[in-house]
Amino acid sequence: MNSPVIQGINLNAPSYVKNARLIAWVADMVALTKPDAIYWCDGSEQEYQRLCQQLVDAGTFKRLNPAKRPNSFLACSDPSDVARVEDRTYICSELKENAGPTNNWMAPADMRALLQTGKDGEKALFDGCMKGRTMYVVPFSMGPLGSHIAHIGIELSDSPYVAVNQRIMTRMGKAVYDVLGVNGAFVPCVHTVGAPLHAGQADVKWPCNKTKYIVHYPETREIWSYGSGYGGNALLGKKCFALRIASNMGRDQGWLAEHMLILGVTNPLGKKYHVAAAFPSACGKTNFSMLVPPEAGFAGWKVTTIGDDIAWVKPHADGKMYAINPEAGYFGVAPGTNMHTNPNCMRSLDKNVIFTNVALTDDGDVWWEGMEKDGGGLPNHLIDWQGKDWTPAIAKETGAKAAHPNSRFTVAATNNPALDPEWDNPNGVAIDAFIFGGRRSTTVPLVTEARTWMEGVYMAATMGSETTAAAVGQMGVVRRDPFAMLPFCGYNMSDYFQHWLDMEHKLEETGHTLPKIFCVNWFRKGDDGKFVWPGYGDNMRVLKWIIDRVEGTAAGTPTGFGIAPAYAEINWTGLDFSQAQFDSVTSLDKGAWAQEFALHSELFTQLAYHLPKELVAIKAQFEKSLTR
Ligand code: SAT
Ligand code: MN
Repeated sequence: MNSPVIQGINLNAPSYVKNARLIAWVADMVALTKPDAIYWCDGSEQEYQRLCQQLVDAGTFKRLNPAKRPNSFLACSDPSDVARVEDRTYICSELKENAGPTNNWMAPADMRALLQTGKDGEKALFDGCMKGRTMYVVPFSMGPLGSHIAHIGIELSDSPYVAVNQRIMTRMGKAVYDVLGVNGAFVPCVHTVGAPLHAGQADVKWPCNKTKYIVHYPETREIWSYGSGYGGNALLGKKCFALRIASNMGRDQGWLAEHMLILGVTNPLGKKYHVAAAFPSACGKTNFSMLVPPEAGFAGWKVTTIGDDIAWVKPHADGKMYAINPEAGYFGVAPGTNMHTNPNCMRSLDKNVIFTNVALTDDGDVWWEGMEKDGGGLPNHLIDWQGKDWTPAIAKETGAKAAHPNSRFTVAATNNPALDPEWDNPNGVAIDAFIFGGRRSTTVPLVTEARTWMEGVYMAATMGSETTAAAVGQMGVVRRDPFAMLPFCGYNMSDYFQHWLDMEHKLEETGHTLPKIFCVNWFRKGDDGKFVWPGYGDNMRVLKWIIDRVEGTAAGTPTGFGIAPAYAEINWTGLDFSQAQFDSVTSLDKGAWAQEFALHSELFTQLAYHLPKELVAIKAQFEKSLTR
């Protein structure tokens, strides 16, 4: 392959890069962003070690004590760059209606002027944005390499933090180019921290820019991200590609890209089921996907992880829907994770981890809120995520958190002791049930099963959840979060509902069986303000009832909001949970539901354009049975 010289930089594409469109695009991006150098990532272990050491030398990474946490690092971000920025995230479809009322929109031509071409004498944001930095070319596959469900992306980034995180989070490296070949398609992803370095200027530990743009062009399947180095804003394979762009691909091609974990559950007879479950960010998807069943009453039951955040689901010729996890690692929330809430996760974090925004212990290990419950109590002293001294006394006085509430670990799926043997199967796993769950302290019952696909779509579409630290903004306010996809659906939400509804007819016509749909809520609170349901491993009790419904061995009871378990249908062995407690997490309160339907109406008013009529009809039915 030829290696043109652009503004003094030799592209130097390795000989195994044979895709002409890719090489031309990289050349264009070099011309636009003007990096000092270009580096083609091969995904090797040596490269990972080299880049991590480079990040240590630059002060971005701190190497943790190898005796405590081998081959692991801590990065602390700029305090302004700690979560997804939903108000800076754009879906730039040609028509505003196609982005819909729940997405920020700008006309593609205007956005391109702002980012790429400049206008009225204003310099474009990407023009020269990589000056003084190296452009990393990061090839990645979302999904097992070569899987018919997988897709390829190439991220150009001036952040080595992104390159090393992408190596854990995706199948990243040389082999991607073999799959891509000469003419293969890829999603181009351009990322910059937006902090060009001028000659002689010293770099900061976490470069970023106050101005941020996370931009998607759904028609041309492109991603442009400016100004943030953090998580979903910067690791473009994740929410940007695997959800916002992939949801567009799925709509056009007849499949689903969902904000769902995927787990396998095996009963004592060895029969295995697969469940995909949607919850908003920071509502326990990672915990649920790594669940350890209670010892008492669940001998022989086993839960295994296929994915913890994203599922791509496609109908298959055998009549079932198959799901893959497009990712290869977990970017999970650290605080609250401990040996009680998620022992498999704690074991996954023993080695080879990148931590972001947790606290540093005096012996060079990491700490976060929730770890005190593992027997050690509170540490006497820490360096908090902002580099300040932390002591229990300071915490008590100021309320300062040692770890940021949205602090994260990046770890390979292969570190997980509960990893499902099929997790990397290019054909995916056959899904038996979909679960949808929000974080609701009132109103929504512990578990209920939709009687029809359409009812299930209604339940998912009207889901509400209290906001978490995963996105910048106020925490704890209930907002509608349809399908847990509010920040991630890359097109008009009502068209997305229609796509889900259409699945039923399309699949039935082709002789497919549809998975059952369930709605859960682990988060109901009592009058004392405390969670009533124990959650975590005890969620197995609900999961087992769901499996019993799939098998047809639990009768269930019809309620105004789907089919619910009778108290006696849940396996209570080893848990002291009274009928009264059960009633308090399953009760359907007429007054609360009247208010809830008012919020559903508000949502439907907002989404009126293209809102499927079937959903309005289902609402009337539910309203009748729940409020009269
Ligand atoms: O920041 S991420 O989008 O990667 C994590 C999340 O919000 O779920
Ligand atoms: Mn998520």
